[in-house]
Amino acid sequence: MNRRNFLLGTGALVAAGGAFAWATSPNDFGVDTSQRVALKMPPLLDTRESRKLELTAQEGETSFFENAASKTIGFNQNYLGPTIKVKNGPLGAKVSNQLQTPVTVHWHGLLVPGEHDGGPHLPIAFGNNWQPDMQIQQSPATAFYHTHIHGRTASDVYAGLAGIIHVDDGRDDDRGIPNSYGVDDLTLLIQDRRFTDSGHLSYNLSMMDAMHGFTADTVLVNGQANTRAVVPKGIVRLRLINGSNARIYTFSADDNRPLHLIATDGGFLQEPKPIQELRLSPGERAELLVDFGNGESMTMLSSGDPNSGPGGMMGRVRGMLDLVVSRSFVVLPFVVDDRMPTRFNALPDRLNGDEPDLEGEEIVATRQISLDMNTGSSGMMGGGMMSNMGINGRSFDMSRMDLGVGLGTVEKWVVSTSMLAHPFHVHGVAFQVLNENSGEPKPESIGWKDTVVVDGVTELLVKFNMPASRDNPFMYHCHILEHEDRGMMGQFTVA
Ligand SMILES: [Cu+2]
Repeated sequence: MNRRNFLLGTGALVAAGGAFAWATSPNDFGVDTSQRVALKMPPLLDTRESRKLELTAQEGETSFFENAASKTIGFNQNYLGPTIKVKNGPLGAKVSNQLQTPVTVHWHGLLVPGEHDGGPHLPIAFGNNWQPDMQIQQSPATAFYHTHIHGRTASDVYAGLAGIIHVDDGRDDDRGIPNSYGVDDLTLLIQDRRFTDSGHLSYNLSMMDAMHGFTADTVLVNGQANTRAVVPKGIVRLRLINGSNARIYTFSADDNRPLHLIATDGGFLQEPKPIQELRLSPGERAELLVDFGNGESMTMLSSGDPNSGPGGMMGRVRGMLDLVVSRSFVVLPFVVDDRMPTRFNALPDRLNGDEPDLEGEEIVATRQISLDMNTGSSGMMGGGMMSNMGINGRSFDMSRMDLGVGLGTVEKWVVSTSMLAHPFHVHGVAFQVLNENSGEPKPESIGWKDTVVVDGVTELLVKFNMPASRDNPFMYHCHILEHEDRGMMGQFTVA
């Protein structure tokens, strides 16, 4: 633990002296990569031939730091779940629950009907299983899966009930992009976690945490602390998934090399888009190509969470360290090994992704959706004196249907916030971001999306292609999990 504090301390000097002109080499940022272990990918569960998927929610123990085993939960393992590779066509899933408490599996980013969506109306009790017979029909993308029981999503995802999905069409070689899992195609599930001084995983939610969302000072990648990624000398694909409860990252390379954005939530863009930084909120995914052809190491950094500025941090245990974290911190160092096989040396010109163009379609309704930090009511949630959060003045109620929309129609949703930035996620749809605070969407908000940061007013065009009944409606909610659990969520039917 002392080592980590030291690293953050070094970062402080750089941040203070350099005023956001980041360190020019990893060493300036205090990263000694020889002290880090090689990053592992989650196990790969390839369903493309079998068309079968079995997941079991189970208890386990995980030692994130030496001699400190924490109680965790996972799918098919102790913490987190496998990376599931799927292709279009049938997929017979069976999800079993060996935990004493109910779980669901929400396929975040798969376009499936409400009865297969795994929302809070589809709990699996201890000893039971759920067998959705799904049809996958969508563009290749990186998706996410996690439990979604109302009121305990935050604590259960934090303890490990989450994993990644690759929707694959077998054509990445034709696109000219890396696709060797764990070699030149890295899946990076980014989560921040708190640990006690003895190195045990901790989720003790203060009133302040509940308000701002639970952020922490230790970054885990695929459930591992203090790792380095070893990559070939060439083009490397990074699939970034923000699996944190609340932290919004803004990633950049410490040497300012361009990051080439190739995909957002719903799949590929038309062409690679060079960017200097990538903002990613909980539930969002993005894919980058990074050129390691010069053989130089690079450290991926993030600047601080916009919701956890110095004011919001003061009440926290690590006070001053958190101030440092709110400026910048190391996410993952990359080290080049030129003995590894290099398959791609150049960026593709075109990706020919299926980009949205809903502007020409008839808009059948315009809805105002306001994400409210205080609905004034004090419901059944365990927040003590704290008021519930909500949408349009109402806290989530499983028994109340908030909206009904028409199957196959397009609506404009005007989503607004008045306090903090909130990642807004809609189940069962892909949407197009029309504008953000009246301006052009940021690069990470282009393409088909299902989650977008709203900090002010964001206008979306949403197309409803999947049905959802009153018994199994779709959710729309803030993906800061502490906000969602406190009621910043609504539900809708599509028919
Ligand atoms: Cu929120």
